[in-house]
Amino acid sequence: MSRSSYDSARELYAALGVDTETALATLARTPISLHCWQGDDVGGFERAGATLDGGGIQATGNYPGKARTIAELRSDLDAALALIPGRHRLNLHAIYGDFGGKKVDRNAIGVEHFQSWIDWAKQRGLGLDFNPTCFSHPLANDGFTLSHRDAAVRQFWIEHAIACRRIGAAMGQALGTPTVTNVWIPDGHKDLPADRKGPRERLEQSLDAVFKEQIDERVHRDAVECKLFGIGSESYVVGSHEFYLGYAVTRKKMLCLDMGHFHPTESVADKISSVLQFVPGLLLHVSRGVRWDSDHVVLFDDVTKALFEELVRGGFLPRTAIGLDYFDASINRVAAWVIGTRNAQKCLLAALLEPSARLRDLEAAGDHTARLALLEELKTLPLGAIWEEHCRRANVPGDRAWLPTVQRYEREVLALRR
Ligand code: RNT
Ligand code: ZN
Repeated sequence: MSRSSYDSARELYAALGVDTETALATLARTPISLHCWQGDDVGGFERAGATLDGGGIQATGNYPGKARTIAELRSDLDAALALIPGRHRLNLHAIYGDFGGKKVDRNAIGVEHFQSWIDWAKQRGLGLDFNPTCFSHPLANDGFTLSHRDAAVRQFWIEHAIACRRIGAAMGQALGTPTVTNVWIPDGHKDLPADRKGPRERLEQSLDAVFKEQIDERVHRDAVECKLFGIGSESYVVGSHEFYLGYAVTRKKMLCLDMGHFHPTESVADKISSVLQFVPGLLLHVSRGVRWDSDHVVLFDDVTKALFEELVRGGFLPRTAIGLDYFDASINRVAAWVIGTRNAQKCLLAALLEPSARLRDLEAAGDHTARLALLEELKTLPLGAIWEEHCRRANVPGDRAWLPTVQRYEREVLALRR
């Protein structure tokens, strides 16, 4: 009887002191929060045919078959989830509520508009995460929301964010797993501002108003997302990294690091061990910027691997919520979810298979030559065989086996959406 490729791979890793079973167990219990907005290019369901409007972010491409209704988005999510090993989470934006054809303004949304999502998630054993939507709205058209100079506009967005935290808490309560509600706002200037201070002072006050209500950590956590620049906010973003780092440290909030939100040569991986020394938790928006914050599909690449290596090496997984944030409208959107999520998982698996004890010993002994040699040779170990075993145990198709299912779904479902 021939030995499986898993068995021989397992032995290779064992020789380096790595237990593949432990790695697989950790991988299986680490959820990834799938972003609902990959399914419809950040349109949402406030009105039929809504499209992403402003906010300094952009989905490009017009691949046929985008979800136009809640039912279509759920069907597409089911199709994607069936091809991703493990139990995960769904990350909703406020514009994805079940508004039943009625116009409900952002400051009037309530848990009733998300009850059908809660039921849907419960049936599938998924957790939910949440986001206020501070773009695609007349009161966000001039590029400012929580930091707006007009108190009435600020108040509107404060009410929206408060409503979102309550909805998030209700989701976490109903599903028995804390919802992370992440505040991201587009506020900023295209060209050089005369006043960088005023909007930041107003943002601090608005956020304090948003977070005034204490919510039980067991059902809900707050995160704030920093950014360097966006389309139309190239010169100044109110909620910069320094702003939100300071805010998260002083208010004990989770900090959200989006991989597309920094200068292209900055390493987000390197920030993790610094930030987690001072903030209670981290939310990651795993993404890929190509020359700008372009939100391309996540790859199994060095940058993403480095990110997960840091989470594993630092023992940070329990304090980190892993979410995806990209929106590619130029390829099959279901496949985009599957490819990006599986790649994030593979990066995590690669990190879990690292012989960390041995590497640390070499480093402690000052043997940086052997450290480099080992780090390089790890790259050609049979990670793929361990990954295939993970897919097999989770009852989902392995690599090169899932795409036909998406192609059939495209022919039978997506292609009929015209
Ligand atoms: C925008 C932020 C933010 C959004 C989502 C849709 O630059 O990354 O997280 O992508 O909220
Ligand atoms: Zn993001």
